[in-house]
Amino acid sequence: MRALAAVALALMTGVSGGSPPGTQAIRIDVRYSRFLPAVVSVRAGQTVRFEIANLDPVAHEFVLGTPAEQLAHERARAASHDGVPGQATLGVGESKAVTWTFTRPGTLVYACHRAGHYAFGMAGTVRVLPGA
Ligand SMILES: [Cu+2]
Repeated sequence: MRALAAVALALMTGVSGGSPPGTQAIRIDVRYSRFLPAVVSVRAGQTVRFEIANLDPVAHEFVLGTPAEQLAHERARAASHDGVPGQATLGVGESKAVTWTFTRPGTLVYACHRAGHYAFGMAGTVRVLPGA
């Protein structure tokens, strides 16, 4: 697993350089069916590139949305989230980037909806603070 993490880190370092100016990069590791960090803070108006690395031996998802949208995802699980804005499916050892522009202050959630994962607590919080 240590070697896998090193490879994922190298991959992420390689892609980080391509972000457009003004984009804030936030690295999120997935380990033991948890998001690390589990809380991030951004500013309204900010474009964020979430660089997500799945370090677990099972597939996971990164699905950004309101708490109500997360419940809807729980009721109707999608087989894949790739190609959907704000979402990604991460296979074993995969790293992917999700770019999102936060338009207004509030609280959003990133979560995984593989069976049982959300109930286990596989979710994180985005605190969107008022813009500068
Ligand atoms: Cu998961």
